[in-house]
Amino acid sequence: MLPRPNFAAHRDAVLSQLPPDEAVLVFSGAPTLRNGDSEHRYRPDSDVYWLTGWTDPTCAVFLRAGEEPLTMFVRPKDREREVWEGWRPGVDGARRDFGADAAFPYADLPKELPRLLQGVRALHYAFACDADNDTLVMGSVSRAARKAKRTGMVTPETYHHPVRVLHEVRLHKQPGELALMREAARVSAEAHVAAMLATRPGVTEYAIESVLIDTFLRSGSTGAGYTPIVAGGANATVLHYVTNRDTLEDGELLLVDAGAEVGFYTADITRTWPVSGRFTEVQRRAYEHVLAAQEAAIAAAVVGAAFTDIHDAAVRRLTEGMIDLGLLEGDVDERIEDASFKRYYMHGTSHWLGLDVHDVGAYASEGAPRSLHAGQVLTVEPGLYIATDDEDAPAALRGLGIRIEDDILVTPEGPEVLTAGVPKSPDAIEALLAGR
Ligand SMILES: [Mn+2]
Repeated sequence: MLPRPNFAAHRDAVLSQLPPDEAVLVFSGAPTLRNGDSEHRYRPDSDVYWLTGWTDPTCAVFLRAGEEPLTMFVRPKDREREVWEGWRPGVDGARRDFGADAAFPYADLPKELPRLLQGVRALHYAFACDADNDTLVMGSVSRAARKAKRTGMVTPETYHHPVRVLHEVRLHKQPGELALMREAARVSAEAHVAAMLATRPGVTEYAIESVLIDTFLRSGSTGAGYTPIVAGGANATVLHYVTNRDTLEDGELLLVDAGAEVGFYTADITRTWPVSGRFTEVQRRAYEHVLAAQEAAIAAAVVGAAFTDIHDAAVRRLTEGMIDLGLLEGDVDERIEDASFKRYYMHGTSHWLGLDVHDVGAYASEGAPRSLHAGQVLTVEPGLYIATDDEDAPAALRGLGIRIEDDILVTPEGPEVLTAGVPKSPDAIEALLAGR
């Protein structure tokens, strides 16, 4: 049995930050068609799920401090539809099993929301994500305001993006969440090891993808937390390569960026390994620079450090590597200063991780990078990418793409690598591949 996050504790953490005249409103979307009348597998909106544990489509959650903090709007029971689509908890289920103090059919939202907004001065709602929801919210605010003219109640005058409170609380993982993130990390590491063991010249990228997905599903994961990148050779220089249709060749590196989703929490691991089982001399040299950069960046992920310290550490060590490899010339400080390293390292080093692979939470506050706190989880993923047609790069390096990514929990004792279950030193990778 998977551990279950403590959703009531999540709500309490938000309510403790919310003045009594402020409320949070979040929506879970409707199922979407893939084509014909075939739907994508439904995944709930992370805010709705995090607040309630509710996974049935088409739900709205209204949260406000007071006697009855949680109001839910859900799909009602419908015997006929349930034959086709499966069991629904319905309105009674929301109250009985999900902690709703009040629950209504979703269709009642336009009627009930103006009433709920009485006395709410500031509404935390993500405008400009869904036009239908925006129309509904604006219409409700307008009706609430008209009614308030007669009663003298306050109605929404101020709007906050959920990043202000809800996402700030989501950023600090609670124990029940961390248990799931550790399991996602464990399953993902296992899948990367299996993918390494399945690699040999002549195997396709999609065959490696199938090994990843197979390991995810066998382990009870609901699948990949994002589309896996399985990039042989120069495909690894395409940062978001997800075509995964080529055949792996002797002498190439294989870059795999894949993570399992467990209980809706995802891991995010990247490893790069030689298809043949042995790094060439130049591959190993480049790889060791990326690894050293990753280790320097992980070491910077400590309580009180600035979020940007992680990236700065990676950039400094990578730029040294670029000069050593003959990609750049001159002085490290100058190459950082003129940003010429971006030709070979053009992305950020870290993002928050949680229910979403690029999880919610601000990275800066009023222009200044935020400082790290215990309980935050982030990735550290430096890379080095040399385009096949880069005439300025040494020929032996062209078409090389290397990234190494782990998931890090910030703790009072220092950075904890959640994804240590998959080897990353060149020797450890070669030793594993030698056992194929
Ligand atoms: Mn990542």
